[in-house]
Amino acid sequence: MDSIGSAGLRQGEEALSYPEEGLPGPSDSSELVQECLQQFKVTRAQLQQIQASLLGSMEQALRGQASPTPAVRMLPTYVGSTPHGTEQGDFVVLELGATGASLRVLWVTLTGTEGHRVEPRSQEFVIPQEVMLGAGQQLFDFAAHCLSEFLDVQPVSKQGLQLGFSFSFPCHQTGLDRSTLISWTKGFRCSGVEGQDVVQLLRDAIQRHGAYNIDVVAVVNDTVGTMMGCELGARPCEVGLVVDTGTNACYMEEARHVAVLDEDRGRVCVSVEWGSFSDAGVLGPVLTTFDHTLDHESLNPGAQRFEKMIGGLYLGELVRLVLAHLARHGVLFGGGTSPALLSRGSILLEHVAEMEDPSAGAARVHAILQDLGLSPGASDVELVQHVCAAVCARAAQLCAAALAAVLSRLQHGREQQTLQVAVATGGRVCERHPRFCSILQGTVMLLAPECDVSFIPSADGGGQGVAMVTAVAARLAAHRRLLEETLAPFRLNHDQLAAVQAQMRKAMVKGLRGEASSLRMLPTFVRATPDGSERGDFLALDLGGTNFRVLLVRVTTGVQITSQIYSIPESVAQGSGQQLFDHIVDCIVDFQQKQGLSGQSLPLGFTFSFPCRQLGLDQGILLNWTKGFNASDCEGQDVVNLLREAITRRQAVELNVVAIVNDTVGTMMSCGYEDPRCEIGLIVGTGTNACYMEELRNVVGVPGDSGRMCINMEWGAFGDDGSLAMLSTCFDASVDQASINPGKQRFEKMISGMYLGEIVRHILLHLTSLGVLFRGQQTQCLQTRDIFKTKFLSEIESDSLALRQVRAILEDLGLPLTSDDALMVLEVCQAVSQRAAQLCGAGVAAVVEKIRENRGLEELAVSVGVDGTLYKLHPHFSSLVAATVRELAPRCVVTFLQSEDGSGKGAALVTAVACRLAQLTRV
Ligand code: 0WK
Ligand code: BGC
Ligand code: BGC
Repeated sequence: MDSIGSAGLRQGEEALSYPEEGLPGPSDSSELVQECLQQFKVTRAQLQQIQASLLGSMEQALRGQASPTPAVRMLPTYVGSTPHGTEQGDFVVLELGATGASLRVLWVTLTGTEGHRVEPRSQEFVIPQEVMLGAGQQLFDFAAHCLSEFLDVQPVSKQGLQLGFSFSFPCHQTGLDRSTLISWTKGFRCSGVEGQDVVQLLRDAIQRHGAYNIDVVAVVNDTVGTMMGCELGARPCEVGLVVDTGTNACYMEEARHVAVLDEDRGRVCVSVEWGSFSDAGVLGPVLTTFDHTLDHESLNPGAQRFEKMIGGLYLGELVRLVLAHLARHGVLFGGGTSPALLSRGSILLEHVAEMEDPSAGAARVHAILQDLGLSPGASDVELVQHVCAAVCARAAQLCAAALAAVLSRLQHGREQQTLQVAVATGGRVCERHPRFCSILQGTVMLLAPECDVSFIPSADGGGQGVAMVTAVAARLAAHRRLLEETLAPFRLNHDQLAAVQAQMRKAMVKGLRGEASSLRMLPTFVRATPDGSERGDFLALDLGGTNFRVLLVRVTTGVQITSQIYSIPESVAQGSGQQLFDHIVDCIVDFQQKQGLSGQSLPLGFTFSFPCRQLGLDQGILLNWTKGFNASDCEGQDVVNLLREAITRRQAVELNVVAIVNDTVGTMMSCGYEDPRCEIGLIVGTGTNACYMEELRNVVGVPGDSGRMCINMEWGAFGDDGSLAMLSTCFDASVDQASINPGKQRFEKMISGMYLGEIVRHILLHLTSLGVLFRGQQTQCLQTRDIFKTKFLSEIESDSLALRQVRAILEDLGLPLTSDDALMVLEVCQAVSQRAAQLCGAGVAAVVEKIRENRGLEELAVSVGVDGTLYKLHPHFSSLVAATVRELAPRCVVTFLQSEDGSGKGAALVTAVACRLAQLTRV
């Protein structure tokens, strides 16, 4: 028993049979015949075990669990939605691998929902065996040749053709047009293709052929084409089933269940690749000796075991092996055989389909067997039909068990008790085999009774579906091109950055000489960084950043800081100067009361983060407001005076304003207290600016040639003379136009936190108007100024944020988006912040190179004290700045020190130094 018919029924088990089998029991009921046919009988329990095991493997593979190796691959296909019929256009479709030794080229015209269906034009080409087993290049050259042969007879132009590539083999897809072949199946075994991107191989072949300019925009598995091509019935087809030479299915899985995709919403089409299902435990009992023989003699022994029991490439061979077995044992053809009966592959699917077709009649079967060199008797014909029926019934049942597993997965994935779904079916076994589909449907109903399944035969084997995916891919590719065109001006290369560095260097020298320059290079009267001998309590104010802070700074051997943040309402920042400074004094008084300092007149250092021409350490004429401040009657005034007047107005308050410093200077001093090599201060926050220790001999207008003085560059205004025009984009112009200081602070408006969000918003508006984003829907919120905060860039670009979280941020903004939209918004943010960081890096490179040359050094080691929300919070900004500095100033070793205490501490230290120096002059 076991030696011949180990497969099939166990003692007492009921085989699954089909009433409409329509074939009387074989008249020859010899034991051998029964045993043979019995082997192909599969029980309901076995089918349910296969269904359960396959479902288990599917869910294991979806979870990305690698060991034990899942029996099925579950390959995401980048097709995220079933067709919504709006696709339009003419597409070339190349089908390779679906129908065995032939490829098909189609010309498909999609007419969208309104238009009527246009019948695709197609041509089939037989692939020579030596091509299917030869070098990969030969196969793709053959495909390119067939393409042009087909197009030669079509009334089409040779240019701008878009092609969808239906490639019916297991592939890892990394994009709609990028797919790597995992392994050949179904009689193919070309060398040099496995592990390669088959789209690139086809593109290279088309290029080599050179007759047509064809853009391969999408590659899809034949099951996907079948599903996507399914006529829009009551329910969209969400499962694609193919049984042709091979077999496989795809279905729309919840994206959140596909571990390899960091998606939490929407669906993605997954190609199951159930052909490789080989759970020995459940398949073992079903595999017959004939299956083992077939597998052993196949091109890929041990692989695709499940497919080899279902696929049309193998059904004929299984029938041949059984017939040869029965003939050798004298129970068929009188024990006679023929060369055809003994040679592999001589019985084809078509033969089996015809021989099993009750309507074909015995005469047809007789004729087929005669063509195989056999002389069948009547009982032989009947027995042959039974063998065909047994082999095909089992194939249909096994296929049904697999499909039932997919349906159960759909139910699980959607947490639905019952499921209504349409399955698109394709492939010649489904189309041509008389009883395959009915047995399949009957068995599915048995195994998945809670699923209401409608089977929709694919109209054209998936050509339409492939064209649909190609149309979607073409649209996405066009969107990508528009996105790249839009972002290209933000991608600065080395030469452009070196030009900015050189421009800034020139402007620095001019500014130091007091010549016309967009860099004012303002002397700050800070001549030294702290030396650690400073001591005392100091008050400090920090105005100009995101927050206004009042600080008490106690300097002993270390520095203790007590501070409080106060808000500066926009109405005050843009009200009258008197109101602003009265508000500042109110905050100081409030702070003093809270700190029990009322009535004490501590030396005060005032960090005032705006461009001031300093006439002394405690005299600073405000040149112009920046960063959204615009208080009246301040520009051109000495702001220390404005503060003192406000103190005077608020009687009973005594404050000794000793120093006014820029936040860059405060930051340099604050970090210089820890690291004496810190001679540069950098702010990248609401605004941006830098200061550094310049040789006094180079500073015109300040007496003395020795020693150094800290220069506040006010680099935010760099380019206000038009020297940055070559880099400025239309989006920068829109942001500048809409600002309260158009034409001013151009460098700042390309870099700092107050503006990056707005640049992104303008780019998103532009891409929406092109239909690239948000399906072209302009939303109210996206037209709202400042709604896209710069902090969103930092959040969206954070590596730890999955795409789904990016989408959550954008949805909170009321933007209706898809995952492709979220990905594009991420790329826009990356482009804008990368340019900002590179420009900032080019600025720092100009400064460190100036210091190095000032000191005639081969190499310079210097530290930069940095502060500012954008620099501190953005996930990549600081590393991009450092990388740009290394690239543009390779002879400088630059250390960036993030300031922990802000520039308030720095202001206090400047005040402490001033007090110490004043002390020295007094003694
Ligand atoms: C914190 C400093 C302050 C500076 C600010 C800049 O203490 O002086 O103005 O950083 O960063 P922002 O707050 O503008 O992001
Ligand atoms: C391939 C699948 C394909 C199926 C039907 C199998 O051999 O691995 O990718 O979908 O055949 O053509
Ligand atoms: C101001 C600078 C300040 C910078 C950073 C710019 O807008 O002009 O003085 O250093 O912002 O806060």
